This record gives sequence, C-alpha cells and structure tokens, in this order.
Amino acid sequence: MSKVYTWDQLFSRRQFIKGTAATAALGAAVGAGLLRPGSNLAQNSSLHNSDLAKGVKYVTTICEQCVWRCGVIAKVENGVVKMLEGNPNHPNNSGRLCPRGNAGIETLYSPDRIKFPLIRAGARGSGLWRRASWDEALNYTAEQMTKIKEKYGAKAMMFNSTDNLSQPFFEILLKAYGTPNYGTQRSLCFNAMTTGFLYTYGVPQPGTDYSNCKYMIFTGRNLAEGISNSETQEMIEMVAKGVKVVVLDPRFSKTASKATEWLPVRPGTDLAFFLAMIHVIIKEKLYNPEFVNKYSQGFEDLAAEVQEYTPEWAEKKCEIPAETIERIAREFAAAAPAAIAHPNWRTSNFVNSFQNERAIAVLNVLIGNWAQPGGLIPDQELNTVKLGVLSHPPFPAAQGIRLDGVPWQYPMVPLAYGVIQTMRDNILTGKPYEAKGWLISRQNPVLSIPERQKTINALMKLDFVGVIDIQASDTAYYADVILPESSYLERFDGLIPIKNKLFIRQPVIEPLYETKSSLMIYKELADKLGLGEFLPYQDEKDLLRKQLEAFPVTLEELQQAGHYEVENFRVDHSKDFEFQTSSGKIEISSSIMAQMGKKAVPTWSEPPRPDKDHYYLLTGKTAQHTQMFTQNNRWLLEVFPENRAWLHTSVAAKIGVKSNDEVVLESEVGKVSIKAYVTEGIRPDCIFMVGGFGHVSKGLKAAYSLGASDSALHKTVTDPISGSSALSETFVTVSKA
Ligand SMILES: Nc1nc2c(c(=O)[nH]1)N[C@H]1C(S)=C(S)[C@@H](COP(=O)(O)OP(=O)(O)OC[C@H]3O[C@@H](n4cnc5c(=O)[nH]c(N)nc54)[C@H](O)[C@@H]3O)O[C@H]1N2
Ligand SMILES: Nc1nc2c(c(=O)[nH]1)N[C@H]1C(S)=C(S)[C@@H](COP(=O)(O)OP(=O)(O)OC[C@H]3O[C@@H](n4cnc5c(=O)[nH]c(N)nc54)[C@H](O)[C@@H]3O)O[C@H]1N2
Ligand code: SF4
Ligand SMILES: [Mo]
Repeated sequence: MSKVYTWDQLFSRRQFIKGTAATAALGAAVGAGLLRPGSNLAQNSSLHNSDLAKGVKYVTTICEQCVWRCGVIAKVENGVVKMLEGNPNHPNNSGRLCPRGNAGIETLYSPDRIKFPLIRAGARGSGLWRRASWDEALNYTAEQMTKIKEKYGAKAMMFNSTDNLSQPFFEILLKAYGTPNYGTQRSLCFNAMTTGFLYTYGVPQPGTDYSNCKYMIFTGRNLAEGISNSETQEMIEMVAKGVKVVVLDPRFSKTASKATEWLPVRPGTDLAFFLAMIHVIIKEKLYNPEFVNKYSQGFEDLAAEVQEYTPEWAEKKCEIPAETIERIAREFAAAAPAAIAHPNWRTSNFVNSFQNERAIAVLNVLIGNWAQPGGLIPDQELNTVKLGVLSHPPFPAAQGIRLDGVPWQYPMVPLAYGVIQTMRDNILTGKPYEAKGWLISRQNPVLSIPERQKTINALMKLDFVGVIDIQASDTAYYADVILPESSYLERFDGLIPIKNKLFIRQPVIEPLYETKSSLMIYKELADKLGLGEFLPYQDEKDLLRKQLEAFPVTLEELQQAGHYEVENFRVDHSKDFEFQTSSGKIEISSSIMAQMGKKAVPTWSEPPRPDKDHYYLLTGKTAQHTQMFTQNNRWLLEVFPENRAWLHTSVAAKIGVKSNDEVVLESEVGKVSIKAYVTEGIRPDCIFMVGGFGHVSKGLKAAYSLGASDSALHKTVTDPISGSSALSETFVTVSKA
C-alpha cells in the first residue's frame, strides 16, 4: 500500500513538480508583475533550467481558458511556454486574447495541477489520497463502474461533462456503457434561450450580424464581461460607430456603461417590457406584414394576446417609463431589418425567462430581420465543413428513464440539454430509482449548481465518484479517484470545424506530469470496460487522421499551419427559409406549446418579488475569471482577487457599511460572509455577486476560502418548460457582519 498524503503534502512535494519548465516561465511572469508575492510559483523560483534544449518556436493551437475556443500562438523557448498571443487567422478572436487567455500560462504551470492519478485514502472529502499508476486508477474506475452496472444496471451510473472539444467522445463512452443519465451545464446556462428560439424558429441559437446592425437590444447579455471574444470585439466596434445599443440590466454592467441607453429593469420583468414593445409595434402597424404573412404563423393570436400589455401596464411591472418603451419600440421598428433584440446567453434568471426569450424571438420575427443584413443569422452549423466520424457497433439501448426528469417531468426539454439540478436532487431523493455512481469530466457541479450543500450531500451518498480534471476542483475533492487531464497546452483534442476552415488544438509542449488527454482517458477506460471497439483509435493522432480522412491535408500539415481551409466550400443559403418547426413556418404561436395545453403565444407570467428587507440576489461573470474554474489562477487573482457583494449606496447607508466591510447574506438555504462593494450602479432592491468564488477544495490553494459562493445561497428553482435554473429567484437579507 503506498503512502497516504493530505492535499498540502501532495502539492508541496517538489519532486512531483518537474520544476525546470515551471520555473523558466516563472521568470517572465514575475518580471511582468503578474504573480502575487506569496504565490507558490514565485517561491519556487530558485530552481534552474540549464538542462533544457535551446531554441524558440511558435506553435498554433486553441485556447481553453473558457468555452469560446480562440486561436492562440504560443511562443515556446527552451521547452518553456513564454507567451500566448492571439492567432490573427482565427475567426473567434482575430488576433486578440482576453485576460483569461493570456493567463493560460499560469494554468499550465500552476503548482496546484494534479500531477498523477489519485485514489482516495481516507473518508470521502477528508482530503487524504494516495498516488496511483494510470493502470491502477483506470482499473479501479472500470471495476467500480462494472460493479454498479452488474448490480443495479447501467442507469445507476451518471456521466457529466460541460461543453468541450472532446465531449463527443465522452458521449460515445456513456452511450456504449448504456446509461440514459447524462448531465451537462446547459440547464444552468442557456436552456431558456435555446428552447425559446428552437420553438420559434426551429433553430436553438441563431447568430447576429453586428457589423451591419443599426439598433441592438441586450437583455442582461453582458458582452463586455461575459466575453465571447469575437462578438465582444464586434460589440465594441458597434459602439464606436455610434450604433444605438440599449441594455436592460438591473445592474450597471460594463456593457451598460458602453451602451447608449441603460434601462435598470426590475429583475424578472423584462418580459413585460418586450410584451409592451410587441403591443406598440402591432398597434401602430410598425411590423413587416409581408415577412410575417409569408414565413410565420400565429400573428392574430399574438395580436389578441398583447392587447392588454400596454406600455402603461408594463411600466408598473418593470419600472421602465411607458414613454421609453413606446419610443424604443418605434426606434427599433424604424431601424428594421437592421435591428436585433439579441437572443442573449445565460438567461437562467427566472422561471419566466423562457417566456421572455420567446417574446424576444417573436419581436425579431415581427420586424423581419431573419437572414437580412444587420439581423439574425440562420443556423451556422449547416454551413460548416463536416469531419470524418468513427465507425463503431450500434449502441446498446439505454434501459430506464432519466434521473433528470427529461422527458417524463420536462417534456419540452431536448434530451441533449437535460436538467442537471433535477438529476442532483434525484440522487438525494432516490426517486425514481437510486443512483450509485458518477463520472464527471470537466465540470464542477459543487459550485455551479444551486444549493452547494445539497450537491456535496449527493456526492457523499454515492458508491463511486470519479472525476477528470486538471486541478483539485471542489467536485474532485469529493471524488474516489481523480484522473488528471493534461492541460490544454499539453494535449490534442477533437478537431474544430468553423465554416470552411478546420482548426487544431495540439500540444505546445510535452505534458509536464503524468497526465493524459481526455481523448486517451476515455479510450483507455473504454478498453478496461470491454468497450474498446466504440472508441477505435490507437492514439490521438490516429483519431485526428480519421477525422481528417475526407480532406486533402495531412495531420502534419495541419499541425504546422494551425488551420486548413477547405477549397471550393460554398455557403449554402438555400435552406435559410426552411424552418425546422412542426408547421414548417416560424412559430409565433408554438405548435408544441399548444400540444402541451399551454398558451401558445408569448404571455405574461408573474415573477416572485422579495419581501420587505429582502433583496434579489443577482449573479454573473467578470472579464477576469471563467465560471468555477480560474479563481485559482494566480495571475488572474492578481487582477481580480475575490468577489464582493454589490450593494446600492442607500442600502449600505441603512446597514452602516462601506466598501470592503464584511456583510452577511442569508437566503432560505444558506448564509455567507463577504466583503461589500458599495455602488450607485445597481438597483436598490438588488445585490450582485460574481459567481465562482467561495471554493471548498483545499487543493485550490490560492482560491480556497477567497470571497463567497452564491451557489451556497441559491435556491433550486426550475422552469418546468425549458428546465432552466432560475438563478435570480433567490432573495437574501443583508446585515453588517
Ligand atoms: N469573462 C468571462 N466570460 C464568459 C464566461 C465567464 O465565466 N467569464 N462564461 C461564458 C458563459 S458559459 C456564458 S453562459 C456567458 C454568459 O454571458 P452573459 O449571459 O452575457 O453574462 P452573465 O454575466 O451570466 O449575465 C448576467 C447579467 O444578467 C443580469 N441579470 C440578472 N437578472 C436579470 C434580469 O432579470 N433581467 C436582466 N435584464 N438582467 C438580469 C446580471 O446583472 C448580469 O449583468 O459568458 C461567457 N463568457
Ligand atoms: N452562481 C452561479 N452559478 C452558475 C453561473 C453563474 O454565473 N453563477 N453560471 C452558470 C453557467 S453559464 C455555466 S456554463 C455553468 C458552468 O459550470 P461548470 O461547467 O461546472 O463550471 P466550469 O467552471 O466551466 O467547470 C469547469 C471544471 O473544469 C475544469 N477544467 C478546466 N480546464 C480543464 C481541462 O482542460 N480539462 C479538464 N478535464 N478539466 C478542466 C475546472 O478545473 C473546473 O473544475 O455554471 C452555471 N452556474
Ligand atoms: S475568450 Fe478568452 S478565455 Fe475564452 S477562449 Fe478566447 S482568449 Fe481564451
Ligand atoms: Mo454558460
């Protein structure tokens, strides 16, 4: 039996850090003033790198500091990554990286990386581990998964992963294993938007033509901080050109600060604003009758429904003056078709967010901006080159209903989106059956699902928890086995087609530690489970060659150039006006809503309001961090050290606090202590926290205990239609600590 270590011992043992490479990059980092003086990397700076080979090279690859997949060129000197720069040939970022992209070097050289497989050696969550070989760790994982399958059936095993380039291969693994239980991040993120647009246009996520747009309305879409690199750049260009940008947000976000008009809407009532805009546009006949008649159905029902939604009615709900709503409706229609009510992204705020997204979708229909310059762009997936696929035996039929309630509890949620928070809840209830095992790759549900304690309880209840991560995430902390992935700068992933080009993520240096790509972790685990024929490749290069089969380019050529442009690829616009809905038309009146016995046109749904002395708790992103992931990145901590609770000046005065004083926030499900940030830039009835802080894993040595987690406060509230988690339906009290 090998020795048992605590996290502290594991991560301070210098022999496990191949220090030479880590240290050379460090010089650059410290020199650039990017490291905190107390950082572990800074303390290790006395190591030498004299045995490294000489020479500088530039390697083209893809960023994974968030989900946007920007092109990166890495400068590698003597085997050490010295600098990351944006690839000017990449459409997702046109040569620019965001702060998180630049800080990828610290993700690679972090002393808190998991450097070899670990098997739990004390009680779950005790932080006691032993080092394992890959063979032992994979055997152990496969044995546990096989035991569960034999005793309880494949359905007792859940597989979770957040969108990433190798996710298709994770999906093959779970389908081959035979479980119906697959959890993604989607119901915490964009379910309301994607279902809202799917049930209107038959397309879950249309694009937006920023460059020709003359009038843009964002609803809580905060492109300046919830960064989508290329779109953020396009938004800034739009602002610079003087295009009218209206932002609805209860908070003065960075995007609101760039906008022509900020509307501090009452949370949860954007729907009233949009229904009233629709009312004005129909009443004043400002819509496009040719487009509406030719391509859509349900206009008459809509006109009848919105009759009562006058701007005066809406003002009482959303607290935006009736004249402002009227004016914006007229301006918006006058700019048509080069006007967009943006689809938004993480619109998981209220149970009515789905209705809100439907109203937004329908507003776009009325002005006929579909496939027009400055309007919505039809499904871009259709116009993208297709990769070669693996051939494998048919999947076994998954036995049993899904634990997340799709479709038996949530008939309108597409299977691919799922409802992860319900899956978590049903682990605890044991209904409709007991879950026994959880394999989680690239996801941190302990912090990303509401009610942190419930998620921890769910992990504690299971027979087996396996986690694939690069660091000791809060979820990995509660695992039985941690399979460490190589960082994105050390590995291959599946290829990325974007329109007529193929891009590659490839190692810019050899893995520093005993880590593997998830492509190989899934493959080797499949082998151990006797499912190897479902992932039939020898190694990553073999797989990528199969993906490249149809193209006249070798893998080596692709690696050298970083991308490959498919010749004579024609964008096919012939299907732009073929709508994949039940009626074949754009559905102002949704057939599926009607079938479900629900009102088929967008309709008002009253959101809950906080009681006296309670506040809406709002959440969102900051430009310097990603989700529940980068808070341990010491470079990013330098520029954004912790989250604070935004309080309106009047609220702060009432409880007698100033910025950086400690306050206590309490909801029905939790209580946290956090520093205050006092500002005029938020409605007096709201408190805002950036998500992702308040880590519980002691393996995240820089981030542990910094700031507070709003997931510890969030109630679990789910929209029964879209499955979206209503993150802003939690109300809190605030007091001086
Ligand atoms: N830097 C950075 N960029 C990211 C990410 C990241 O973690 N960091 N994550 C990426 C991901 S996965 C996503 S989903 C996107 C998210 O991108 P967005 O959806 O643009 O960003 P969020 O910060 O989640 O948006 C929350 C905003 O909604 C506001 N809000 C809350 N309730 C309401 C309401 O009822 N009405 C209105 N109108 N506004 C409300 C909040 O005040 C906040 O400003 O960002 C992506 N880009
Ligand atoms: N309170 C609150 N909750 C939220 C949100 C919010 O704004 N506030 N946002 C919601 C949204 S929009 C989303 S999309 C979800 C996201 O929720 P999650 O997907 O759970 O969060 P991430 O931070 O993306 O989790 C990423 C995990 O992947 C790990 N990781 C990073 N790089 C790699 C890698 O290369 N390989 C592997 N194997 N692992 C890696 C990280 O260490 C981390 O543990 O959270 C949702 N929950
Ligand atoms: S937006 Fe930033 S973090 Fe995300 S992929 Fe691009 S550079 Fe990386
Ligand atoms: Mo997201």
